Amino acid sequence: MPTRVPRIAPSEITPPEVYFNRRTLIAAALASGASALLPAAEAPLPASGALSYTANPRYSVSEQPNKLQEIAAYNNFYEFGTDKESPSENAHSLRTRPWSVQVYGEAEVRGTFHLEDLLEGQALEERIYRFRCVEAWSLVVPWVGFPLSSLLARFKPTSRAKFVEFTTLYDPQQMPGQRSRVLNWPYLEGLRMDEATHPLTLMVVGLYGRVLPNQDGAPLRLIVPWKYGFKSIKSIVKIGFSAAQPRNTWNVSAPGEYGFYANVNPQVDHPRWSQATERRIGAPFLAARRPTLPFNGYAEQVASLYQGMDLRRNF
Ligand SMILES: Nc1nc2c(c(=O)[nH]1)N[C@H]1C(S)=C(S)[C@@H](COP(=O)(O)O)O[C@H]1N2
Ligand SMILES: [Mo]
Repeated sequence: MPTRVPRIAPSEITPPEVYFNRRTLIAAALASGASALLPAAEAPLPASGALSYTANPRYSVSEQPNKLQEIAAYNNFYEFGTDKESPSENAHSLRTRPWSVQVYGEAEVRGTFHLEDLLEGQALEERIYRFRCVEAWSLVVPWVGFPLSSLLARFKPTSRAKFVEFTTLYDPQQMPGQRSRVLNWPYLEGLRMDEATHPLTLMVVGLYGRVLPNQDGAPLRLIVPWKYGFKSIKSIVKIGFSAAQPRNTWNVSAPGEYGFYANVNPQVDHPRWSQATERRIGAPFLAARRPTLPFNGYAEQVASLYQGMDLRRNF
């Protein structure tokens, strides 16, 4: 992992007036319509609206992306209900500003950071990724984000850090689905360190060139394109480094059905249905069913991470 001097400082140890002054300045500049004059690295993530990014064709598939309407109206986000339509109907109650992320565990740089500070200096890229849910539907999505590895490096993980764990916000006031015990809250996910730092693993802040719709995991969500969608945790408030394999919510809830690895594997069926094919959302009826590819089509890039592992046992 590349080392670099962290450009972020724990908000606990940075005098609050520093943040106050900078935010006030930026807010004043935005109010006066002068946002274009701010250096890109200093620009806060807008609460809504356009992002500046460059396309990354190297890490993009050439398939036709789904329409924004399809991506933002057919979601899994149990914090806002269990139906695919519920998140788009209910996620307006999520407040994505101010937002902070707590970093803990096996790393030299720990603390609670403002989202703006975590994003500072990160070059945003658009990457068109295949995305496949364990429920056997799939999408193609133009995400906007930056490699997770370039964020994790700033925290200087220690040599004991073998895994990274992520936690979603817990606030039943904002997330009405958390009033039901359908899952253990908060939602948790984890990756092995080499998975987390793989160049395909993306920290996502937008899609279709704009800030993420709340229902897609605003303001910050993970995308791991070779794994089933449930690994791609939304609305992240904690990132932890650990020596031991973290728990992940779906594995805790139904260990026989959902593993830790969750690599897209057409040869390993879910106990209640086949994973051999998938239904592309929005495609014409006859064209919608297509064969599922090993590692969701990313085998060339990621299969080596699992050399020597039994992927039927580690499903
Ligand atoms: N916090 C949280 N993250 C989550 C989920 C969830 O219910 N809560 N659902 C997961 C599942 S099962 C899928 S398929 C994807 C769906 O992402 P999308 O709605 O942006 O397509 O989000 C994943 N991340
Ligand atoms: Mo899913």
